[in-house]
Amino acid sequence: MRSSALAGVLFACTGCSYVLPFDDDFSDGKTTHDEPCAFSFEAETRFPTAGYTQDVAIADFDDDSQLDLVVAMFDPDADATGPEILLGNGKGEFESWHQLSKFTLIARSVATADINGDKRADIAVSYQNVDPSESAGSFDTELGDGTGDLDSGQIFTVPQAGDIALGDFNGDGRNDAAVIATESVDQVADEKLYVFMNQSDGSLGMPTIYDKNELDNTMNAITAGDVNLDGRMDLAVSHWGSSSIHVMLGAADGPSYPRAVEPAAYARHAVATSARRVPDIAA
Ligand SMILES: [Ca+2]
Ligand SMILES: [Ca+2]
Ligand SMILES: [Ca+2]
Ligand SMILES: [Ca+2]
Repeated sequence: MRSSALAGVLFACTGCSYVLPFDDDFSDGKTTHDEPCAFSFEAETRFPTAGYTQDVAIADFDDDSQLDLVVAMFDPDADATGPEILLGNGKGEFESWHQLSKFTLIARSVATADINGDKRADIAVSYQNVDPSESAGSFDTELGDGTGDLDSGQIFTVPQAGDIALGDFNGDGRNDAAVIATESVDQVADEKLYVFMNQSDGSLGMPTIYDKNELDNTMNAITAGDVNLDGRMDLAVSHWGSSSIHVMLGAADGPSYPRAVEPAAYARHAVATSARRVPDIAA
């Protein structure tokens, strides 16, 4: 992880916070910070899932005030692909609860937010074709019912859907969605950004599609955060093989025309952190 937006990675510890220098790979579980603020994790615990896990998000899906997990998983041998919810017990332990299966497609990414406005956590899942030269894919929503189960939501055809960001981009109180899609044109990847604005009934409308040429770059990863503190969530898009990140500021009619910020050599993934009041972007 590299960035020129930060001098390092910001950590908050009890009684202090500091930036971890990039030359510290914390392979020893500690940082070079010389204050008594060692950074470490407890021993890992592994929890089985129904398939290979591609992405993960956290929310409370059964309204017990304990955080749960949702993973995007697939297992071609078991015809299992889609979101799987693992319910948490508040002690860092999780148990598989609910699985969905969408045959022939690979669940690629998952994100969670309240999409339909009933104050219960919903999810959005992106799917890609097993054959990367195929453009078929989809972007689905599944609606949480407050018990850990999911009801069918909407299905949009989105070619080779990838990374997802959810947030209220226009400040109307309803969460919107953005997903990166990749078509194969003459065997060359052609990325687009699909933005779905929430409608008055809590459903997502048809997408506005941003061509990669509008970003003057490829698209790889996306995340949402209010970087200018105007109450509207903004989008940060990272690129393969490039020295820039694009930020699309939320506006009344959705994300506005993007502008490039902060050179970041060969950005591979974007993460917005709310460790401080104003999110920074690490890539
Ligand atoms: Ca829960
Ligand atoms: Ca909901
Ligand atoms: Ca909105
Ligand atoms: Ca904003």
